Order: sequence, then structure tokens, then C-alpha cells
Amino acid sequence: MQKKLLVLCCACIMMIGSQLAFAGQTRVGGQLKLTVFDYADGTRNSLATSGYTGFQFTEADLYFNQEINDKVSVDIEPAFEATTMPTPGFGRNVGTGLILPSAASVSVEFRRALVKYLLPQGYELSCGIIKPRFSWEYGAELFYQDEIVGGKSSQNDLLGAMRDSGVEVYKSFECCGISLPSYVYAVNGLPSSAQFGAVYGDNNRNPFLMVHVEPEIGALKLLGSVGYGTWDALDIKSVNRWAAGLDYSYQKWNLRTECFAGAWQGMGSTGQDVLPLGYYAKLFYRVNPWLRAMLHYDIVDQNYATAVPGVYAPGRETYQTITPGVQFQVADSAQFIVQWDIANWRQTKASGAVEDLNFNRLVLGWRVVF
Ligand SMILES: [Ca+2]
Repeated sequence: MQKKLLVLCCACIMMIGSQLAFAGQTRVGGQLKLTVFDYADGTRNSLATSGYTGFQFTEADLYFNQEINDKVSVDIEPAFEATTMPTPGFGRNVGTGLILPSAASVSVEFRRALVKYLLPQGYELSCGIIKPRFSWEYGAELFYQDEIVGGKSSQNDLLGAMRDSGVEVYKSFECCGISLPSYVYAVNGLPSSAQFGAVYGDNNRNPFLMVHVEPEIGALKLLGSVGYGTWDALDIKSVNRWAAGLDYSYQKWNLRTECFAGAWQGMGSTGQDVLPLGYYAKLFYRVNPWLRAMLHYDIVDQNYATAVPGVYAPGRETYQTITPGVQFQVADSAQFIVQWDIANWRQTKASGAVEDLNFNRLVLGWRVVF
């Protein structure tokens, strides 16, 4: 009798186990970002102003992953972001954007909403809103670990940032001690969310094609992205984008650097080509397990002046920013981040009018991953 009972129990456990294996697991997580102090002080041409704000909700992202079976899974990642304007910008005095109670609303978008298929021989196919891995800083979301406010070169839809929907094929190749994670993309090819709204639709009848690789040789990691498509509704005007990166670790030091460029044929407001160029380098020193120091140099040079988002008027803008910072690892998944931006930004309009923004900005904030 005891033997029969044992067999029955084993059969039940196996049945339940097989059901769980088939259903897979649902994983839920996310991150929360808050600033507790944000202060800016500087000049707009010769006019000196300053401003600060206290606690501000910045961002909350949720992450849901469900395994449909052992081959198919679904990722959904809604992001809730505060639509405030704390960063100084051309057209307004330094610090004025920090107090904007009327603009304190929250926008929602999907970072990811995709179905992933595990194919034979280690290939992975993802379809949906996929956030292409164009750069480390934005695509692989590395800046979250370093700064509350990311750099000008990476948080730019025409440089390091790419948000799009379509198809991603991934496989990691291994050969002679070299690891080569590789990605191929066919996405809608939206030039920027500011110009074309959200990332959910297509802009024309051709896909934007991109290849992305990240060779890894010991402590040295490299990154390369090359993409081509057409950006206009008539499928005539071309867009080229590329990114290159290097990451090297030695003892307590880590250096990460990336450069980004793009060329949008005839996308300017007077039909001129839009040619942005961006570069950054971040040097980190791990003082101890809970404290890391950072020095971030960031520069953007673009052949247009933007007064209205998505309108690329003739002119020139350069953004040079140096950001010392520290990150305190308060718990396994909680960081207190301090960053000090030292910015020299210049806008030159076609009329010859020049606007110089020189400011310092201190941001203290929390990032918690759960
Ligand atoms: Ca397209």
C-alpha cells in the first residue's frame, strides 16, 4: 500500500512538474528613478541665473517576462517617465526649467513589447518593439548604472539612442578565445520619436537594416553598428547610422568610450542634410565594493539648430559636457548617484545669432532595481 502511495505521489509530482515546465515562469521586475536634489547655476550669454528643485519622480519601468513554452517567451516593458524639463537648454535661462509645476505629468511608452523564439543552433528571433542594441550607453542601458541624467551624445534619437519596432536576430559566435555576440535587425526606421511620434508604426515601405557586433577578447570589448535605410515617406532619401565602442577593464579601472554618427539626406528644414556627430568617454575607478568614482567627457557637434523638436533648421550646435560623479551601492539593487555636470553649449543660428550656455548642474538621485 505504501509502495502504491509512493508511486502515486511520484506520478503527481512528475505531472505537476511537467505542467510547470510547459507553462514556464512569469518574471516581474523593473526599476525606479528619483531625484532628491537638482541644482543648476550658470549663464545664458551674459545673463547669470540659477534654480533648484527638491524631490522629483523621474522614471519607473516595469518588466514582465512570460515563458509560453521552452521555445517561446514574451517580454513587455512599459516605461513611465516624468515630462519635466530640468536640463538647461537653448531658448531659456539656466535653472528656469527646474520649476515647472504645470509640466509635471507622466508619459508612458513601451521600451519593449516582443515575442522571442529560440531557434535551432543558438539563434534567437525577436519580433515587436525591440529597442535595438545600437549602443552600450542607451541600447544596453548602461548609463542607468552611472548617472541619473544620461549624456547628450547617447540620449539623442539621432546619435546613441535608437527606439524602433521590427525584427532582431541574435547569435553569439565563439572562436579561438574570441566571443562574438552578433545581431541583425530589420526595423521600421523612424528618424526620431519627436518627429514621428511613438515607435509603433512604420514611416514608409522599406525597412531600416542594421548589423551590430560586440567582439570580446578577455578584458577588451568592442562594439560596432552599421545601419542603412530611407527615412522619408517616398522611400527616396537615405539614412546612414553607425556607432563604434571600446570597453576595457584593468584591476579597479574601467574605460568605456563610444562614438556615434548619422547622415539623413535632405531632412533639414531647408532640405539640407542632417549630420550629427557625438562622442563620449567614461573612466571609472572602483574605490571599494560600495563606492565607484566616474569621470565622463561628452561632446556633440551637429549641423543644425533645433528650436522646435523634430525641426532641423540650418545652423550649428555643440554640446561639451564634463561630468564627475560617484555611485554609492547602498544595497545589492539600490544606488545613490551623484553627478556634477560642467557644460559649455553653443548654438549658432543661420542668422548668425549665437547663444552660449555655460552652467554647472548638481543632481542627486536614487535608482532602485527590483
Ligand atoms: Ca520603414
